[in-house]
Amino acid sequence: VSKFKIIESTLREGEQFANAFFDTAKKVEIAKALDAMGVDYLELTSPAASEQSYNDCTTISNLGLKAKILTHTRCHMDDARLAIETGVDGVDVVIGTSSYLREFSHGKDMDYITQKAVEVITYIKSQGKEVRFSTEDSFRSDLVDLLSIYKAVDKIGVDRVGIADTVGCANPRQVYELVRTLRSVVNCDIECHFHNDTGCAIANAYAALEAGATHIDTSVLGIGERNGITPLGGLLARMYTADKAYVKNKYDLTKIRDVENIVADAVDVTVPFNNYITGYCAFTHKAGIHAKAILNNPSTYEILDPTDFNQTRYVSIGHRLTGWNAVKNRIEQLKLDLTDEDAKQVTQKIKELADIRPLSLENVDVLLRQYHSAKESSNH
Ligand code: HCA
Ligand code: CU
Repeated sequence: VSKFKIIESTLREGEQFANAFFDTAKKVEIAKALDAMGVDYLELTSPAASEQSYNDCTTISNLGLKAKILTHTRCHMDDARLAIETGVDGVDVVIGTSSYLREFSHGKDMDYITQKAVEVITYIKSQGKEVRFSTEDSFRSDLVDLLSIYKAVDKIGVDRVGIADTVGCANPRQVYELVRTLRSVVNCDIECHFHNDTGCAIANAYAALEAGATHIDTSVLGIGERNGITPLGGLLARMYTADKAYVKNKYDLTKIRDVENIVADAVDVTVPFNNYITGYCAFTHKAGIHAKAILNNPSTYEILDPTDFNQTRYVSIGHRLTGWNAVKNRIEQLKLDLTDEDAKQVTQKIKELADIRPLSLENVDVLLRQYHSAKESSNH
């Protein structure tokens, strides 16, 4: 599972997010920020989409980034030629194979699709570029159809085949089984793309990697069509937990917040309160029992070390679940001269007040200072 590559698709799938509009300068800013984090690939909107999209592929291909630049096109010769013209390093080609898409979208049969795929892939390879072939809506496609087309393109030297859960219907067990099966049929790399309609996009990515996938598509904050795809931050959190050394070494995790802020700002959303790593409460500990253990050893209740992500831990103390160890820690931070007995007493006071209304940290500090000065004056 540890060796995996990220195909960062904020500038392709992310452009399909309801609020997304990226001008060239914004695309360049996002591309550079993602490159600085160390993502392996950047996937860009098809040059066939619009004139600006074409120009942006050229511009970003010429930035000299470390990440490989891909564009994403339909399985058409015209699109493939445009893609090559822009100077990208590779092309992610996709075509729909489910009965839904064959009937209601492009209306082509499997023989036609296979023949087109072979033609397009052969052309892109002849231009010395990397090529991936993926089937849209893979989980609602016929397994025999899928495996036979993947086998055919593997034979002619495609670099990767892709599986796409276009509608977000797959669960981790189904993903594991499909990728496992595919792994035994092709020799090339396997890329996976998961939509998040039922909240499985990160788990599905992980299951895919466990089954032998090599590349995962992500976008910053998961933005994309409908409610989006596997989020970059969430995937990094998952993979960090699986192999901390590898992930820390390969990606600059301290940059995740900046990248998310750039994108959130560009598409006019806020980072969700419960976001992986950067949500405002992602490292906030509240219950007295948790707070005590966290203060002794953070690993007790933290699987992610906030410092690895340039984040800070917060122990919340102004509430009815608080405990005296956490209050004592705050007393020490404020350098107030109070005993354990005092901390216990003032904790009772905090609980009494917090039963009536929420307390801010400032409210708690005032209480602690009042308690301290009352004690001082009674001592003199
Ligand atoms: C879409 C296309 C796609 C492509 C995925 C891929 C999907 O429907 O917008 O290239 O593997 O989800 O199927 O994003
Ligand atoms: Cu998609």
